[in-house]
Amino acid sequence: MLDLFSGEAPWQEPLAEGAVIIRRRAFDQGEALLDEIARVAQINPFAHRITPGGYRMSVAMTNCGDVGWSSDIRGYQYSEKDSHSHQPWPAMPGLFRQLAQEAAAEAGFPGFNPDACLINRYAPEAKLTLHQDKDERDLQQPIVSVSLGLPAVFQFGGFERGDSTQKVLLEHGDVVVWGGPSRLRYHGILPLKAGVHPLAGAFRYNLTFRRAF
Ligand code: MD3
Ligand code: FE
Repeated sequence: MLDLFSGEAPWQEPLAEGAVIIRRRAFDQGEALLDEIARVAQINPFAHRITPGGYRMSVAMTNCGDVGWSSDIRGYQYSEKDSHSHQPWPAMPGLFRQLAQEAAAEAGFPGFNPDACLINRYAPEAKLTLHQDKDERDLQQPIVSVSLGLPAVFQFGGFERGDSTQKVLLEHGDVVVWGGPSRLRYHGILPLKAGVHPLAGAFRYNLTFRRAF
């Protein structure tokens, strides 16, 4: 029998070709992951970057790993140093790397070795408008995302901005692996609803592991 829901965490929910949600995969590590986020943010604080269009992003960001993603008025890019602090990014915690590699392998992408981890922090009303992630050199490599804290409504579209979208709730501990054709789908996060999470307080955090260079 095809067992889509065994009744015990974690469980996989296929979303589209190449994309799978592994529900609650990081649930038991939630507290340790949040501790590591706080450590990274002590070295490189969360900041609201400015888009090339001149807008302040509602999502606050930092990065860890050999490479980080950031945006300023000149454009957005991956780089080995933060264009704001001129410092290298904090190292990627071993716990982060192991989780990303294991989840990728479970979803059918063995050998994934991320060099970048973008950390997004959402306060109430923060959102991420529909976009594609295509600044990475090898688009055959998947992206692994880990949601922590308050839940958010994720929008998953097609290959053009105007395509219809499906809405999926992403909750604390959910891990999603985006590979294959899904890698280039438009996606975004609807404005965060206020709440209190027992471990993360008033915030949602999202880790995205990438092979950028
Ligand atoms: C689908 N982050 O950082 S995670 C991003 O929750 C980003 O903060 C959102 O989109 C967040 O770029 C969504 C889910 C996600 C991440 C990367 C993807 C979905 C994706 C790349 C390709 C397709
Ligand atoms: Fe994205």
